[in-house]
Amino acid sequence: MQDPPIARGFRGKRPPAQSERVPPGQHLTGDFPVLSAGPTPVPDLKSWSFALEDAGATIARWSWAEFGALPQTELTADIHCVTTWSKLDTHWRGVSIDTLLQAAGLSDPPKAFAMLHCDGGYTTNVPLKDLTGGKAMIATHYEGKPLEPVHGGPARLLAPHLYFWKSAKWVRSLSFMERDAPGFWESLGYHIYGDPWREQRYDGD
Ligand SMILES: Nc1nc2c(c(=O)[nH]1)N[C@H]1C(S)=C(S)[C@@H](COP(=O)(O)O)O[C@H]1N2
Ligand SMILES: [Mo]
Repeated sequence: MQDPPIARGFRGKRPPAQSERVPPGQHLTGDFPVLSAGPTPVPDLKSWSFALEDAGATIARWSWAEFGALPQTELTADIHCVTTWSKLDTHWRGVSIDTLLQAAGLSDPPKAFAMLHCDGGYTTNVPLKDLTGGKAMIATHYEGKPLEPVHGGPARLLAPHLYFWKSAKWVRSLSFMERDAPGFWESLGYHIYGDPWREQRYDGD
């Protein structure tokens, strides 16, 4: 049999196969499940703001209009929920945490850890090094459309390299913390950090 005219494997490095992009214990889903610990808050863009806080003081605060005027970032990412679904190539737009720190005049984050605070009272903790360097954003758009309220609209954290419970929906502020401290799910037995590739689902994993 003759060789094909163009040899296989001539397109350079293959992108990883889908199966290599799914962390242990996860399976792929095509749809976008909704997971919320409470009711979906009614968005009110007139009163909405996002704030950076340190030691009880507000360092910076943006209204919805001010937030939308900040430089925008787009990110395509795979997301992984601790309930075992993963979704590949989700596409988001928003403002990166790097941009927010810069806009607040912070060349370096003042503390090593952050707590995200949401409408409805949900909280989650994330180390600053997992929020900077292009790794995370406050997302306002999903697949080219304003983020739906059930998925966190008007704005949610997106930190896709951690289990999706870290991607706080309806987020309103980020407060800096000297030491790591558990948020809502972390206080209820979930892992303090939540790396899907190390299967850090529960405290002690
Ligand atoms: N404010 C808030 N953010 C939240 C949650 C929540 O209950 N409240 N659930 C978390 C969990 S457990 C997951 S898996 C994702 C789900 O996001 P989705 O509903 O857009 O899929 O949001 C996370 N962020
Ligand atoms: Mo979740």
